[in-house]
Amino acid sequence: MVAVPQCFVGRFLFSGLRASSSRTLSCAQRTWLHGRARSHSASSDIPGVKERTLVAVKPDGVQRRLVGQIIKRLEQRGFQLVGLKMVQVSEELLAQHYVALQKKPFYPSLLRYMTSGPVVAMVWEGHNVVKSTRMLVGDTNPAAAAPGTLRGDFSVHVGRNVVHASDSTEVAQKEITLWFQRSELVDWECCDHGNIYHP
Ligand code: IDP
Ligand code: MG
Repeated sequence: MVAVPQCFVGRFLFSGLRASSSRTLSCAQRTWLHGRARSHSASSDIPGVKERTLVAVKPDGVQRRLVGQIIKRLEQRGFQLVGLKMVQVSEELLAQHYVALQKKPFYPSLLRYMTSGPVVAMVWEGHNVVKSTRMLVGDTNPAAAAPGTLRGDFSVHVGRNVVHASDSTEVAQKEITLWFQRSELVDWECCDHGNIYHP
């Protein structure tokens, strides 16, 4: 009888499981498998799929109970939530977040606005997520924001424009680091990748 090495048996079983996975396994099982076979997963074959951006529902959006609708729009587009928390933001964090605006006449009222209540901060992931999310959010001034965008649908005045989104990939990286600890972000494979992305 030929002795079969243990690692070969493991590999054989694993590849058999993988081959039969697409129809018979649950979503959770497929997520586990994708985690094991991450280097062969669809998402890693597509450039930019792991791009991330910071989105924050501002205090007016939270007070007006728009959190669910904003999350819904990002989810239904096909983006993936990898971090989420409600925070009462400090002036120190905002001073760094809005460092480019510190000389603007509206800066003091912007700080009052952003500290007036809790903010729901999120990190979203996906192909071109920074640019796509900015388009979904709409123009800074709601009067110029197209209907169908979040600001175009849910806001009227530039000083109460309900949602923030990073405006470039470089800024997104800085803002994510500012708002989230690495341990607060979750790397996970969504089981519907094959229906969102084409390699
Ligand atoms: P953005 O949020 O679309 O990236 P920024 O120019 O970065 O726009 O401005 C940050 C935030 O500052 C805006 O979302 C808005 O809340 C506030 N803001 C910008 N311009 C004005 C203004 O002219 N008056 C009052 N608030 C403003
Ligand atoms: Mg901005």
